[in-house]
Amino acid sequence: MPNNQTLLVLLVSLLTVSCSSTAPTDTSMFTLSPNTTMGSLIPLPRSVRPSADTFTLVKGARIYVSPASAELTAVGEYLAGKLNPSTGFGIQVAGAAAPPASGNLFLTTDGGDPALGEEGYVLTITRDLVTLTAFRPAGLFRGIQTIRQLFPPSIESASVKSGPWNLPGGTISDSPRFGWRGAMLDVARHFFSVQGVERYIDLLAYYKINRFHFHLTDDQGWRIAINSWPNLAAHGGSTQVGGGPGGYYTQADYAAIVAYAQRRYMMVIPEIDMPGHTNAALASYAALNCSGLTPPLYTGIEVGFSSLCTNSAATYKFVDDVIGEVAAMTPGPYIHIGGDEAKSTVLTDYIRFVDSVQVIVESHGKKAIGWEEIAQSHLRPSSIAQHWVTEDFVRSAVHQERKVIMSPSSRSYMDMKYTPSTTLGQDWAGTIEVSNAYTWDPVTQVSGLSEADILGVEAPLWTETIQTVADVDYMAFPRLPGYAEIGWSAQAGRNWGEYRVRLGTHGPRLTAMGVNFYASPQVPWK
Ligand code: TNX
Repeated sequence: MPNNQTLLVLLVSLLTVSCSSTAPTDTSMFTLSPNTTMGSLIPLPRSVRPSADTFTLVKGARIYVSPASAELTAVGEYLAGKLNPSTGFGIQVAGAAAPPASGNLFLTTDGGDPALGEEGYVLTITRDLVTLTAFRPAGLFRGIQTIRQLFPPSIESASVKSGPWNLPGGTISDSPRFGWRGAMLDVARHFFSVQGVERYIDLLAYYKINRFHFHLTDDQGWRIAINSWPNLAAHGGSTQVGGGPGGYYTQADYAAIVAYAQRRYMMVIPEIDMPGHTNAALASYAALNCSGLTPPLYTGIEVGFSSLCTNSAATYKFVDDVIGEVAAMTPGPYIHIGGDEAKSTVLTDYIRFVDSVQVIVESHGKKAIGWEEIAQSHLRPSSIAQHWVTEDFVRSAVHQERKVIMSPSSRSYMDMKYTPSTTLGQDWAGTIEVSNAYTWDPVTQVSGLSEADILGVEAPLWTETIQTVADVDYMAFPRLPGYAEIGWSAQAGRNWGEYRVRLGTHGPRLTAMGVNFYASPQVPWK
């Protein structure tokens, strides 16, 4: 029998062997610090284990997918579409039953770990191969954004660049903190073309945003064609803030935007704001007004002066018809009913109205989301409240055991100016420099909430002062990547001092994508 000392030596050597066989094969430790890891990713992944390898993409490489379904082929085509303009390689997508030969990329859900959930992925980069594995196709799509961010910034260029197209070796294992990571665009105050909206959606996707909240109606414009009430778009959509021509989306336009978002694994949440913020509708149909008279179209930027007539049958017919048509063209489970700033609706009427509208939404097979004021009503079990300014309302939603989305105006309103000298934007909720936009936690933002109450975060862009795609870019970037990270990454791994450096490396990426971002002096731009 061996003595104790021999046993001890045996044990130590066994431990050493087993440790070194599971540890990374190179120098590095498991780490979250991006200065020593693969690239400068936003949002920061859950875990990164770099290696000393480098993968180089060269002409002739292919993207292989398994299974070779139409869905995974489309995911592969998305990546090819992002790599081909700058590399000029004409990368093709093909099916593969097993990992392909050296020099290729492999996207697969085969054997994907269910623990990765809907959006998680594992990315392994060796000298020979790029392997992206997920449980679901959405996870592959999120992982593709990581691959894009690991290439040099010029990979985003619309014209051929010289490369070399290197990826750092290692393994990234990633999944989000919150399932709801949204951005809202107000197309009512100023109208944006289908192309402009799609371009924005594609930029959101680069930062793993998965919800697009589409603010379609307001006092200044009704932007979605409703067949049963055609004057809403025809008249209510005919102007905008400042008196320009406005515009509206046909139902085919809307379907195209939804499909475009769907290909990016992004859910569209349409908002029909009511009972306030309804002047465009009131101006289109006399029957919606308690007075029976249509007000003129409105092109200013005041809020709180309009209300549907909450006690008339015509109003409920209107709500039912509009929600019915919008629900029918929306594959996602939610309809946003607004409910904010109903300052011209008597509170008892407001409560009865919101109670009824939630039932109407459910009757069309959807769940209602509303701004936090709806917590004054009796929230249906499936209804969701969106916080923007009044903490008592959002706490009331939580007391009713409802989930909330966090869009605190003092932190996440992208229409707020960065500094007092920003020419675009408003400042009623304060000025929001890039650091203010980043340094908050959705769970501690409002006292009395816990992680389980919170679906996630959303950054709205109201457009009273925002007229062009270049204006949208300027207000959203570079705050938006920070909101994306707040929604995706663990709170414990986040700090401004490190983030600002990482964000600085995204300057050339945004430039290559043609984004007109605000070059905040808080960020050490590369
Ligand atoms: C408040 S936020 C509003 C919007 C305005 C925005 C401007 C919210 C639910 N209502 O109608 O566009 O302020 O910052």
